[in-house]
Amino acid sequence: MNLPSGQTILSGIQPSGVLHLGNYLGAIKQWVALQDNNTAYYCIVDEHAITVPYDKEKLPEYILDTAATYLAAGLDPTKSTVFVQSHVPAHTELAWLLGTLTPLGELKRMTQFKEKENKQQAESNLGLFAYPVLQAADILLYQADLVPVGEDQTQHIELTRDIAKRFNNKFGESFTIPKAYLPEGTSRIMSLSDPTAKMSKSDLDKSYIALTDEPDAIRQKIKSAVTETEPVISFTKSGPAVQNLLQIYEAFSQLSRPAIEEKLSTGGHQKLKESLADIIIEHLQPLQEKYADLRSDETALKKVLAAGAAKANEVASKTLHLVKEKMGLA
Ligand code: AQP
Repeated sequence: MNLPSGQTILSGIQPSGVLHLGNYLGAIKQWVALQDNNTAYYCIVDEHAITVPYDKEKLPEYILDTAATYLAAGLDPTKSTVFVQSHVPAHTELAWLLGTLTPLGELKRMTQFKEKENKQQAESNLGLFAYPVLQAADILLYQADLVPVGEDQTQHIELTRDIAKRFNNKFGESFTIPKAYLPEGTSRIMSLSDPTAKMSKSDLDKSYIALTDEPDAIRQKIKSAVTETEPVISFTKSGPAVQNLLQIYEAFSQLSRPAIEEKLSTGGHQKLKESLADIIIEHLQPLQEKYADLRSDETALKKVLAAGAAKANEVASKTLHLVKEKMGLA
């Protein structure tokens, strides 16, 4: 695959728990590939994580867990700017300004808001409703060209594009119009217990593979993954549950689809599951070793995040200044 170069890249993940295979294959894997020939900003979006009920004692731990996962997966702080969203105040300030250009009707249509609001009912709040505007600010502050994300985020990127175009039309050319950058084949990894729902860290433990899961847990979770009753193993003819397992296998193997089908077609679901567990364990092992090492040195992690915040603040405050000037606030 031809990777883009010379672009500005921004993406982030919420520190709302352990990261899973969906986060890795949908987002982080692309981030690592894109850091070499582009200007990349990767943040830990803690201000997004507080829009749903959360544990304030655990949040600082989750932030460091996420930072250690980014680095263990291959983000290199000498190539990428890695930082925490709340360390760069321009994010929330720009979100307020962009909020004045965002019609309520557009926010009410956001699928993620509707799903999370349904789950939370009484605890639903303005922050959750305004989440996509803060995400637009995250992206536009760095004049990002590309936003590597999973498919669930494309609606938010469309909204970001609309907000940026509206701002440019009203106040003059100020923002780059960003595009979503989706991975081939892994933009939507599905839950292991329900192939109609995406793999999600706020779901049941057995429905996702955490990047820090021990080999035994990985084997157990894959073994109990839902499959269709027909034993057919095919990227096109199997049902969605088996296709999901095959797509995860494909992402970790160097083989073509026909070669994978040939390798796994005899042996039914049991062989598919055993082979899948093996390949996941093999690929996560180096990441897990690096993670343990990095996570044990909080001082070093905090140093990386402080350096990242300093760089991010420099870029973000320039954009914010420009925006305020254009809006008559400077
Ligand atoms: N199942 C998935 N398949 C492909 N990509 C995925 N992403 C998340 N789940 C999948 C991508 O990971 C990035 C960060 O997501 P996030 O944690 O900030 O928010 P999320 O999409 O809400 O992820 P979760 O796991 O579902 O978190 P909770 O349960 O806390 O809401 C994004 O690029 C996303 O597309």
